[in-house]
Amino acid sequence: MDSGYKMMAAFGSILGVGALLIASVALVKDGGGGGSPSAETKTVAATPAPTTKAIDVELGDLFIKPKSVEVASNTTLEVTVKNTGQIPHNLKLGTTGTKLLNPGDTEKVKFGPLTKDVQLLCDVPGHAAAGMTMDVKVAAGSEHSTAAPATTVAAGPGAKIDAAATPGPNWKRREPIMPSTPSATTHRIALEANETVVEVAPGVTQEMWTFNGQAPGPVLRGKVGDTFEFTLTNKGKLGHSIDFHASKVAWNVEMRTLKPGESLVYKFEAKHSGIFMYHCGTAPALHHIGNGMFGAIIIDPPGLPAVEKEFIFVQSEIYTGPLGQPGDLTKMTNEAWDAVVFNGYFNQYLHSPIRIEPNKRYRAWVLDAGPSENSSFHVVGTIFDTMYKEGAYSLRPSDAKGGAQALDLQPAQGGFVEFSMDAVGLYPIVTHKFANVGKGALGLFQAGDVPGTSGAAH
Ligand SMILES: [Cu+2]
Repeated sequence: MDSGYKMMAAFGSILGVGALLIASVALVKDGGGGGSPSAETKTVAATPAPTTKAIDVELGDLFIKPKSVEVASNTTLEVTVKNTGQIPHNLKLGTTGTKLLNPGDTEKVKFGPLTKDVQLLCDVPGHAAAGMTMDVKVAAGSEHSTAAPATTVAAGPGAKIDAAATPGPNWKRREPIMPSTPSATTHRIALEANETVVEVAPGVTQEMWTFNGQAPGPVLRGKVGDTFEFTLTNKGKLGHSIDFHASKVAWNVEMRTLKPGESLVYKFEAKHSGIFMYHCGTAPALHHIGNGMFGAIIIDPPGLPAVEKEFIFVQSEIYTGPLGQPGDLTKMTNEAWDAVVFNGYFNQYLHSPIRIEPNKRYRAWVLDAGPSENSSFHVVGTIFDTMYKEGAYSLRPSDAKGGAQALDLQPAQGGFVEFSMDAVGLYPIVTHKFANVGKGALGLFQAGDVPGTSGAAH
């Protein structure tokens, strides 16, 4: 399992990869994000008589009305909370507050007596950061604070990824081998949206938001003219949805958000070829995509030649929350990723190199799922003689002997490259945006039997 690591160390002297890896490890360890500002406590000159104030509060889809309220010191706030949105919400002050309210539900709840400014919020992951907060300002009888309102949105610095750690004995890589194209012309596929705790790096678990329990979601494949009929069921506790970039359908119909327990049928004819992204588009979409709800669907270009084997690499970022918790939306908003990974796991194919053979032709499909970082897909030691991106070939073998070195993709773009290896050996898989190589975007092809490696998985 660490054979790849040893070999990379050897290669590092040639490539500088090792040094970069180490430098980036230091970055990952030091740059893990700051905690939230601590709550400002205020001194109250004299405590006024206790009083109560009754208000109505509306929980909408990613807003709270009113946005703020002012009360006298020592007030107990009696709140009638109604969820007028389409997905579940709550209203909380720490652990106090309403239960998770389904759309249309109402609950009465008390906060206080309050003697200092506080912030109420919906603690469904992502909702407070998206705007579901409400400031309660305590006015008379107290000094006014100049500090920003305390926030409980940021989940803290998040789980740290140790780039030198290796996976445990039960770890299994996600197979990068592309399924072949089904001959059927109608594809009826069940998809489940859920929240699932998965490992994203050695020892680092996160509650990813998933299609069929995996992030990225399953790889799907068909041909131009095929009909896809997806039944999406929301088995999670949050609202979720799906948006296939391979389809031409109405956003407000097929891509609508499903409440927990709901299902929809999303049917389309594949009219264009390419490798397309699919993803959850429920607000905040940055959080749902940044937390794993994406995948690739491939519609073969007509006449796609046969190759020895096809691979799929979906590149994405990881923005860690605390262990076992969802990713940190604040980091996502700031594009401050902890890792960039292929197929959902830090240095996945460094831990388990991909076995190929010299002098055979391979195709690697690549999708940049983002949500925010680009990809410059490169395989060290080979040259691509075929490149296809966003529905068109930019290079095919010809007498001109053109070669390509990197497939450049922005978020939600995809393509493929074809290549062969001329010699037995190891060939690193990277995004040539090299800052990300030390942050998890590193793998290996192993061509043939390489002395010193303990047999890469086929
Ligand atoms: Cu979602």
